[in-house]
Amino acid sequence: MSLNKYFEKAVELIDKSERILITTHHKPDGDAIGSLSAISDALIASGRDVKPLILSPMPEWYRFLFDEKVPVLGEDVKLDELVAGRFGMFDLIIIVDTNSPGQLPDFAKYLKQINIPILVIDHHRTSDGLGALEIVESDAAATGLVILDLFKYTGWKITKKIADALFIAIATDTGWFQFNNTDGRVFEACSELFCLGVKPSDIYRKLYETCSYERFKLKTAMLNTLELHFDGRFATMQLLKKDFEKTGGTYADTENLINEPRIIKTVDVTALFIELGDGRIRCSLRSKGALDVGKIAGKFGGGGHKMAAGTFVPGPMENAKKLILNEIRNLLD
Ligand SMILES: [Mn+2]
Repeated sequence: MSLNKYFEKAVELIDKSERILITTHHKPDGDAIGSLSAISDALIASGRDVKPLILSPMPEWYRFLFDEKVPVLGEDVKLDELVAGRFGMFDLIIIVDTNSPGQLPDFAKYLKQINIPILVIDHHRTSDGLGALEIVESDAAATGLVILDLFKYTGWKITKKIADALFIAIATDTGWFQFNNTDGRVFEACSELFCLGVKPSDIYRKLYETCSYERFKLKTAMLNTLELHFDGRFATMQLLKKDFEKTGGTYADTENLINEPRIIKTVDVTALFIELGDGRIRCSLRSKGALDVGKIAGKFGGGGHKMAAGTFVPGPMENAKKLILNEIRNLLD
């Protein structure tokens, strides 16, 4: 089936629907949030009753893409409320930037209990056949690109805000045009969005240069704990309860901080250990690809994939670090 045929069927589905729930994967990134925002705006403009819902909180720097706070499943809406129809009765569900129930924790439980058509718009290779209709272009660098093509097919108006959202989707999923998924289509799309009024420098400032002083102090505290192990291949950092108290930073402020040591040439894997308010130790792991950190997290009951994973580890801090160091040593041997 050609892409236009898929778009035609998507439009048929949307035309039949009045009340639409739109969601994306948990821990939503720029592509997920930008795609969610763009498609929500277009369907709201068409007069439909549209409810975006996210499965875990979104980083605060993306919030300007929404006029109202997007409810979070498990916080603002409980699973049983969703199942009972108290969040709304829907005739269509649109899922963007994933086609895998594993990425939709509690929402997947809701999907099992209902019988509503699902439209998936995605670019990931993992495809679990979630939707009645799946528009999945695995060679697209971002879901935002697929959605831009849907806008062009349908003639839906691309407002400045929608252009901003799609630009964010594409820029973030290509690492601001640094990753090797950056291709001609990416630059063409961004050129079109630029002509619609997107100012990349403004977007960059909104996304990356609005750090609070508290978050910056938290980052400094974290960097001061940096240790390198195994000939510099493994970097560890930690944040204790007292670091949060001292700096005024919050757990949400730790978003992306783990990536800092990646720029060190020798580093293959990075671990960030965080002592939570209840005393538990949360360990996040990032790999540049040589080691599978998903396997390590899995041993402690956590989850993730090869490049990014997370888990709770028995404390106290020194014990947690020792346990993870042992796992890394085993993998390296
Ligand atoms: Mn994506």
